[in-house]
Amino acid sequence: MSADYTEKIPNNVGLHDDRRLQRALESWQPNFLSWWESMGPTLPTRDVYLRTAVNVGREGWAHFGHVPMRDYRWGIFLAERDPDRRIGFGAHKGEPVWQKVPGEYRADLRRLIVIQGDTEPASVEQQRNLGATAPSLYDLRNLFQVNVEEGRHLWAMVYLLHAHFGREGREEAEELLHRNSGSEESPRILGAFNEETPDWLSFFMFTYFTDRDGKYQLGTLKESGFDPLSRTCEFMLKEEAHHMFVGTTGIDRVVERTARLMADHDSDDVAAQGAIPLDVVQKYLNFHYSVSLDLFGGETSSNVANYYTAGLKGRWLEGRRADDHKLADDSILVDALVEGTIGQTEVAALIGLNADLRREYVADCQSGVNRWNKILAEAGLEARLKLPSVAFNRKVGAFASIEATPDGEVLEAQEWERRQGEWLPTEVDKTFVRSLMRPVYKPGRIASWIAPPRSGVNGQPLDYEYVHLS
Ligand code: BYC
Repeated sequence: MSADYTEKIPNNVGLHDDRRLQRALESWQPNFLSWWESMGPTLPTRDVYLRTAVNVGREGWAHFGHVPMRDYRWGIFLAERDPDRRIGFGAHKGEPVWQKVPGEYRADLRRLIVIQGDTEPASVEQQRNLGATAPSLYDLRNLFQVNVEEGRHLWAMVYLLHAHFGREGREEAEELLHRNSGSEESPRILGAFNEETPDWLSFFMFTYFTDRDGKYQLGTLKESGFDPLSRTCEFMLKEEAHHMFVGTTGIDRVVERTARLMADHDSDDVAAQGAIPLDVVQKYLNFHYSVSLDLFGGETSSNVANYYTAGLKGRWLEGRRADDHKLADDSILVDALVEGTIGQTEVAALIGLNADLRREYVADCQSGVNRWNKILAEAGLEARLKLPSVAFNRKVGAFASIEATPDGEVLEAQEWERRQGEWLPTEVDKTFVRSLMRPVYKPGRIASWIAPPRSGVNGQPLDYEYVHLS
């Protein structure tokens, strides 16, 4: 299962045995590289200490070394095939998984793969200017690691489109490079991927909350009856873990620094010390959490019911659910607007599956908040962070038509307009955060607004030259 790095496109899918596919992907490759040059990281670098996937096995799957970013070997890797794997849910439960796309599900599968694929380059575009203001070389390296792996995840989806969807797939692969984050004419498909990531607090919030949606969506696609999709997602999840580590520990370190200064100066006003006040951290959290909730689609959705019944998209940890994995007669409670207030309603389990997945996600997000609150408690502080209500600042689903406070109190539109700056970052907050974003590129040094990491990358010391600037 190790990758063949002698190939122009490193892969473990036997690309050289399929000349047509190989040629098609080799003709997409220069377009990818010119997209990377024009829409990828803007900071000029000589090389970066990067992890490159070399094997999909349990041990020793990655190689670390300094690489000029343009020469990063973006490849195609599928997790090992289980020849006995069977579809685990829906109408085809128990049948052997598909190695080819079933005709009747072609359009739906293509849509799921395109939506997934669209998010990957979008995040690279959103993060492209962050290299100019990294708080340390360690963080700069982590940013670039995330970026190259999002690029590889794009390759993963483009491989599926080229290998299994013919001309339409090749056209979709081109479109993935033409849509751009925030573009007026051809924006990215999902809302959160058209938002800006203009500073490093946003970056850590994005990698915590938005990448975590990625974890859950990939987890459901890993259950897919379409085996190549399942195997590619399984491997992507391995890389994804690092992206979430970047978010979790990034916010840990912001909170740690703020908490230390609050405790030392016995004051909430840490701005004077060049750190980020906790209420600003809370506002950023409110924003990124609420736009990430939108990524789960509506609480009730006939799309998701169809995907499940068809065997295309399962539930989080489908194999561990103790039910019939068909759900035709089951029901589920989902968040809903009940007579103008935020409540719950019972719906058929199949149409409530977006809400089922979102519930798992929310519990996972809460674990991050708990760990940041532990940092605050250990500093002897009473202040706490919290997740806002599911109805807060929503553009998709049951609460898109109302406005609510983070505590879940429904507001008139006018009052929301007047008061939203209490809960979402204002221009003043954003300008302040941006004013702290100055690059710190001396090995071992760190910006004032964030605590140092607990350890370096791959056993290297903190003062290692993770990035050589050009
Ligand atoms: N923005 O039936 P509904 C990641 C559309 S992140 C704009 O409730 P469904 C990553 C929807 O398309 C993971 N539009 O939706 C993270 C539908 O349109 P149509 C990405 C939206 O289909 C960080 C209509 O509204 N992967 O990997 O049940 C860095 C009605 O919606 C939005 C996936 O999402 C939105 N937020 O669920 C890098 C997995 N939400 O059909 C990477 C693949 C919904 O009426 N996608 N709409 O024209 C899916 O599973 C589903 O399509 C969704 C939506 C969960 C996205």
